Amino acid sequence: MKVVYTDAHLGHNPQQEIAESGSHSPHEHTARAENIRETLQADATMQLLPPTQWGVDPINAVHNPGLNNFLTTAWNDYQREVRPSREVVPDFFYRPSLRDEMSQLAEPTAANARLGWWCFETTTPITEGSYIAARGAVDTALTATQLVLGGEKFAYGLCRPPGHHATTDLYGGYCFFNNAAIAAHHVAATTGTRVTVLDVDYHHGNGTQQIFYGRGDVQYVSLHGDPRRAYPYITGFADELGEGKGRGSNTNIPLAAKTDDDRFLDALDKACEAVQSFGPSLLIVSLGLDTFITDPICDLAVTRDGFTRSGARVRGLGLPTVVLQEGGYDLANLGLNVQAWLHGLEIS
Ligand code: SP5
Ligand code: ZN
Repeated sequence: MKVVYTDAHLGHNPQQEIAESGSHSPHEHTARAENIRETLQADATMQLLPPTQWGVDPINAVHNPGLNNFLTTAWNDYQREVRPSREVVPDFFYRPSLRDEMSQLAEPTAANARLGWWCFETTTPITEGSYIAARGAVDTALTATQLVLGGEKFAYGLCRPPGHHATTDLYGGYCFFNNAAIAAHHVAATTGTRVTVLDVDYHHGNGTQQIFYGRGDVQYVSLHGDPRRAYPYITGFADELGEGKGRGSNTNIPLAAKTDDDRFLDALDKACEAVQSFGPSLLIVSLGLDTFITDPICDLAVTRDGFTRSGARVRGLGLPTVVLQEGGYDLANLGLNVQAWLHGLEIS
């Protein structure tokens, strides 16, 4: 299988994560992607190649162009205007109800205010090279997608930073641009055919859901920890089915704590049935390995064998498939888990 990778991700190099009323070393760090790369590089069935450059148009086709404009200069603006700092995190969040009964506000001009305008939480610091890294992740997703559009049955994009929490207007959840949504829109727009994003990350892909919620040409199907207990808390409920033209093209399957391989595969069966009835021409998998039994921030109980079985189940759909990296935080097992999932897809 072709594996798209770029070392541009190394530019996104946070040293802290502000969460749970404190600060700790980040769960989302450079060694994650390096561990995956090293594992796949040592696998004779995998061929690494670099992404080509796609520019900003595919990003601005999915996101508010203001998000890209902001991220282009955010780190520099903050250094100059607020204070020199290694990484940049908002301390004020724009919430529309602050201006209830008042006119709609235009984007603020102060660097600190703009941070809270474009971001929804505190765990996604901007470092000096974060923008270059985020652009590299988008290029990686689009290059993997192009390989599959060009006739490869499968391709894997080693995207870092991940993408599925980024909405039209907002970054957060370790994500800047929504790599999978940008790839899915690219396929829908250039081929005029239906596309599905199947999201198996532990966390609900609130961004991907929001981006396609009103659209009938891109389906979103997700398995994830029940948002009553799991991040991102405010989306991922089973009654979220899409709106307008998108009615029926959104499927959420929330999972109980400690869900094991057999129960996860049962849920994946249901997800695959939804994919089959939608009838896409191409599948994009948002692959998170944070459903793993020893993931440090999640509470499911999927094993490495469960990942191989998951890949094999997706293979059973018989669709051209682009696999894009999202989460997964047990560093000692991350590369091996990605490899197991991809072997399930390609070899089983
Ligand atoms: C791409 C992706 O997987 N993003 C996940 C972002 C999750 N960030 C917040 C996690 C909150 C975790 N709380 C953990 C409690 C463990 N004791
Ligand atoms: Zn996740």
